[in-house]
Amino acid sequence: MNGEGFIPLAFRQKSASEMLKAAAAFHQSMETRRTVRHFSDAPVDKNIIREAIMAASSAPSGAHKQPWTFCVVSNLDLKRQIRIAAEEEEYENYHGRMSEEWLEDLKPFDTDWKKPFLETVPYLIIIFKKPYDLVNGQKQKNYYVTESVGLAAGFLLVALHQAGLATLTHTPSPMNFLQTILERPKNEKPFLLIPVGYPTSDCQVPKLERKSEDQVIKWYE
Ligand code: IYR
Repeated sequence: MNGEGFIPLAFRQKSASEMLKAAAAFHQSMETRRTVRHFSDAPVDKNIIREAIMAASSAPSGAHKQPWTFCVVSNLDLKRQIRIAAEEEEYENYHGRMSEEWLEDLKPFDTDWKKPFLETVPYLIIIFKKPYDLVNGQKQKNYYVTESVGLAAGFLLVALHQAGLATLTHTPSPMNFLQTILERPKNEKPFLLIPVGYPTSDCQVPKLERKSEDQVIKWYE
């Protein structure tokens, strides 16, 4: 495959034992990742956030369109505005918009409409997805946008975890208010709101079981 648009792949072959060790170590690290809802206000080095986002932005995307924008909010007034708007929506969700079944399913997580962490955390990362790009006022189509942005979001959670930070994947619904507060262009739609910081020293998380290997893997040999 020769051609001007190609370069050699940077790939280092690892030994089988090195590969297994790396895979197992990564698995162990990921087993310790938890969704956190109790954050301290301790500051976080902006460069860690920058590195993690650029790692996220290396995710594969449809036709390599990279249809995402990561808004990083540390400004107190903006965090407050986001908290107020999110709590208004969540109040409605918890008082009628969510079904009884849904509320029952959420009981183990001890959540409610109040979201104080939106102000406490040093950083809120809001990922926007771009169904199309706007280039000189012209619409240019993006592809597999939800899949692409979902992958980037996953990369981001992993990168932040590896860096030693805690995250919450928060989806206040609807979340159009983020587009307004952050003054994003009309081709950007809010995808995920991720508070990032350190957990409080007494942070507790729900006692959850993860599905077993048998439940999640089907081998076809
Ligand atoms: N968005 C609400 C409700 C909520 C919904 C699901 I599904 C969760 O896994 C957790 C919460 C909230 O953030 O409280």
